[in-house]
Amino acid sequence: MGYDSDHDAEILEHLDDFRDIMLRYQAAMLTVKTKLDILNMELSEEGLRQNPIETIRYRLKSPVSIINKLHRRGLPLSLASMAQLTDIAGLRVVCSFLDDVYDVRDDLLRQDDVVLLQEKDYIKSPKENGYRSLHLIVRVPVFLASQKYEVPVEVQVRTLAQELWASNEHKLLYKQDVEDPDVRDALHHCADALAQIDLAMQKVREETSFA
Ligand code: 0O2
Repeated sequence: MGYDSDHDAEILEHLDDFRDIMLRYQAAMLTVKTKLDILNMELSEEGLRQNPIETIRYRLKSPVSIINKLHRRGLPLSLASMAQLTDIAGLRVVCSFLDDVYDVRDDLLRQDDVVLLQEKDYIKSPKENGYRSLHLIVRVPVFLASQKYEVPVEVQVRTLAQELWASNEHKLLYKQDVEDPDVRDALHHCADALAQIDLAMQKVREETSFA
């Protein structure tokens, strides 16, 4: 294959642009993470609700996952198409109790630089397979050396019990083409049982002094 310096220069320019865009997503993700850490710290110091957040995990979508998702959506492979994906920066917030999920949501959205773009409540309306979680797409400002950007971030908020289910289901079935109906039924049963446990734990909490 011949050496094509124009072509190479074009690819390098795209790589530079890609890196710049990913930096914005990373900054937005860390911005939301810091907001959640501060909320958790404040609430624990006040001793009002103890730590409502058990864990916060975060990740940037890998280039391969971005490409696969663009293919799945029938979008061309371009930086412009990437802007249509709202989950390149993602956080997963795991809370102790059901109420905490909605308190974290409300506390985050109360901040005037956080704009809610989309909300899917799979706790109130679980997915057909039993999946439960609260999904928010928020937009936050990011300040880099030369410019301010508004960047979308996906925040999934769920209870420990919902996390247990989603994590195991992800290992067993999620995104698999061939599914064993018995496994699917068993998982659905587990999802319902865990939802009952969440309700029971919430009730116990309401009966204690920490409610
Ligand atoms: P990953 O690796 O976690 O990032 P889309 O985002 O296009 O796939 P949609 O409808 O816009 O679909 O998103 P939705 O329904 O809000 O859910 C997207 C994310 O929620 C998934 O991201 C998973 O993290 C999680 N999720 C949704 N449904 C399930 C489920 O049935 N089981 C489990 N375990 N997780 C689920 P990704 O990008 O698919 O994967």
